[in-house]
Amino acid sequence: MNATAPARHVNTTPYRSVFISDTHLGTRGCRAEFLADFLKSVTCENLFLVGDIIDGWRLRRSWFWDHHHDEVLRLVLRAARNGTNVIYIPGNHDEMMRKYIPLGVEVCGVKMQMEAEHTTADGKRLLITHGDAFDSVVRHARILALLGDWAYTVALGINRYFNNIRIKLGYPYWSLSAWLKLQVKEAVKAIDRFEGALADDARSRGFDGVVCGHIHHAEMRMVNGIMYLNDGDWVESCTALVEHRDGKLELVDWVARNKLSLLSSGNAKVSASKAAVMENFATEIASMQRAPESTRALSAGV
Ligand SMILES: [Mn+2]
Repeated sequence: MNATAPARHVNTTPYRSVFISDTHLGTRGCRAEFLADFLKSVTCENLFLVGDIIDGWRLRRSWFWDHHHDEVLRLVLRAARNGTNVIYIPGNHDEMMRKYIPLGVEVCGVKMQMEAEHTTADGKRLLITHGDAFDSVVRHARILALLGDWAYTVALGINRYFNNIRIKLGYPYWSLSAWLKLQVKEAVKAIDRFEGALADDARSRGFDGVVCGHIHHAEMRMVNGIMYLNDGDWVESCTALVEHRDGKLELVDWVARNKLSLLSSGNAKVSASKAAVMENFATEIASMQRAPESTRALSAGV
């Protein structure tokens, strides 16, 4: 274990609901180790998987899968088996779920839905949707996520050398900083449009709030009188939205809370093939189907 390895949790936090999205399992970017640790630290009545959960199935994408990815999948399936109401709303990176698994069916206790409704303990009606339907308003939003402080500093350093060369060659100075600032400004505007579009949609359908993901930007605020709740991601940040027993909603920043470092590369470097993952998955499902009747009755009753 390296210095940033998360601590093991003895006690779990009982939430009413947990919302996660944009985990991008199957890609190198997924912080599966942190995600598994988060999932082990909670129990909940409802687990909403708000899209872009499994990525990398399409051939053009590179595939990465290690034992942490396995563990995440197993934890979700076990939660379902143990009575958690697990709802999977596919996003644009796992849209094959929309195509090949008819929405409305239940797979291993996980309900597949295009979107979901949830009423909090204090009576607020929430619409739950991945958010990619509003893509047209958000084309530039990811630039903001890509431009962390660190990247910005490095880029400005490179820009100095670049401009020294330009000046030597007789070209005028070109400001990368100004260009980046403009990009960030555009990105902020795009996020505003995304938030506004989702809030408007939720309001027109009579909801009090909307839970979404997609833009990898966790947020909880009122937008035009509607609660806009974005549960973030497990690639660029490690965030989840949780509902406490009394209905209070909270964003959990797993990295900040546990003082972890996102720069650590993790331990595992070996990726399992898709075939091996499918085989593993099939074994897990088979073992669930062999579970005694009483176990299934328990999960069906909750
Ligand atoms: Mn997405």
